[in-house]
Amino acid sequence: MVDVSEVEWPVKRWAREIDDRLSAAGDAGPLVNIKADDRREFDAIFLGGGAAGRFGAAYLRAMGGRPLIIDRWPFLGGSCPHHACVPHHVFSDVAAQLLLERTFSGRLWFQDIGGKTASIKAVVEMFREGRTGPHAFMNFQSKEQLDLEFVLGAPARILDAHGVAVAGVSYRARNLVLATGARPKPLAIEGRNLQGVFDYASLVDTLDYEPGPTALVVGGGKTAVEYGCFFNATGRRTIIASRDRPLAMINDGETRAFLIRRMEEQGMEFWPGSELLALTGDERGRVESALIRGPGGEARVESDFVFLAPGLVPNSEEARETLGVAVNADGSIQIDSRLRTSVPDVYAVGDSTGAPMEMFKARKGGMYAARNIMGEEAHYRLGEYPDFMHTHYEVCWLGLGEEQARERYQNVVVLKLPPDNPDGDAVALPAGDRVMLYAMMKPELSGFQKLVVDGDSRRILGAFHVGYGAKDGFQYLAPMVRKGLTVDELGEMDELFLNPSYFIQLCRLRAGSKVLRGM
Ligand code: FAD
Ligand code: COM
Repeated sequence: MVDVSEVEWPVKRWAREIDDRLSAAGDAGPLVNIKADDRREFDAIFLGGGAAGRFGAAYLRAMGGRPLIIDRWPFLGGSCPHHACVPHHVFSDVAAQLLLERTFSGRLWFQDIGGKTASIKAVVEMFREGRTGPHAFMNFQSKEQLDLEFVLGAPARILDAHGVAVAGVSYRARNLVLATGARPKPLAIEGRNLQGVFDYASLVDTLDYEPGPTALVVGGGKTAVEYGCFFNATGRRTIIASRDRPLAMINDGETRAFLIRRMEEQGMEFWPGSELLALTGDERGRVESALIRGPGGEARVESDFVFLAPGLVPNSEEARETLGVAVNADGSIQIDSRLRTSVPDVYAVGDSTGAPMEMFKARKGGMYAARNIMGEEAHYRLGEYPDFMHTHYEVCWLGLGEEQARERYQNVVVLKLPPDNPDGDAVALPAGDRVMLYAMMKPELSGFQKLVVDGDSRRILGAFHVGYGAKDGFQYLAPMVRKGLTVDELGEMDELFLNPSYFIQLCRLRAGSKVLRGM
């Protein structure tokens, strides 16, 4: 056990400690930050110090309570900085950058990279070497700025609804908050454990060779497409083999089609309706081929690099077995709107409670659990939320897609860019941040955006944006749309031209007319 309660480590010192612990084979014992002079009982133990546990604990502490976070990793922040959002954003940045470089290869000041392959290994290693920076900051911020107490670096065992044991020591609290996250869904297929078969976690933890010319991605959700675009952008043949239609989560057909077209132009191959049957390895134990059954029969793909992204499973087994908390068929912990499980005094937050598994839900869930534990009656109702993912672009969406809107409303009006040009030629719109070179020289790559409007009430029903930099705007647009934002109100806003979103402009161009027309 290392007692850190009396020390004030700067970020670099934390980084060294975390690095040592992540690379050490031995058991260094937990890092314990508990104030010996505080005699109050803990209001809650947050089992798991990821986004859900950390934000829950911080909110509870801010309200004057006493939380204790327990996590098996030697850092706070959980999956996000270690092998989820942060590497995903690194890889998506690389994909966007390489799209630019491939498009302008040999022109302007761009080097000729025709036929060249970028190293996946080098990008993964860069991330792996840098990731303790964010980890260290999480520990520093949590301890020195948020005044949080924690026990890190050792797995915990649930004792009962009020107790958890770590490295032989038991900790007790008025409440237990399960913030145990989720893990990659295992695929029960022959060859799953061959070298060269990765999921999002093992990729960043273990990749130690340069993948060959073909990347096979299994899955059609966000992670499959995001990582697939990165592999493709490095110059590899990339196959996305999925059971279902890829990008099904984007609820507007035209937006989906735009994205698929752009990815196919980059050489990506989509194999919907496919099932991975088996993986075979070479004499070194590394994967060398995959057998896939698709609509046209069976096909063998030669590849030494397979990325599995069939989804996630909530970490709920221990809570179910030890406490008897009720879980859903997919293993997610059942909660009510106050984040309470079926067991008194036990709450659950974040990915352990199932879809959507997103940061906002994890952090807000933590915050609402804290409010309830501290005596408020606070209901977290998920409702409609803005969403995003990456391809080679950043894609944002909210509300109803055009097809859904037409099913529910008589008079749906669409405002979009680029316009439907009669001769089919690409138009260099929407222009905006980080697509200006495309707009000038390769207009079809400058993005896509669309507002779906109820022409009668003039209310915005849905919004879709493909480009870069609109994500921030969508966070604020979403609650306004929920409250009934109209075309006229959007047209009243002051745009920062040339911004990534033309919605304000498009609305203003139409707002003067009593009868709304599309464009
Ligand atoms: P976690 O962060 O997983 O925390 C759970 C913690 O519990 C872990 O630290 C674990 O060590 C600990 N734990 C579990 N069991 C025990 C035990 N017995 N003892 C001790 N400790 C234990 N969301 C976004 O909003 N934006 C994104 O761009 C985004 N990108 C993503 C990319 C990928 C590849 C993936 C997989 C997910 C992504 N997400 C993204 C989702 C986001 O990462 C999760 O929703 C979020 O991290 C969940 O936080 P959590 O606290 O619920 O779980
Ligand atoms: C962000 C982790 S990477 S947390 O949500 O701030 O804990």
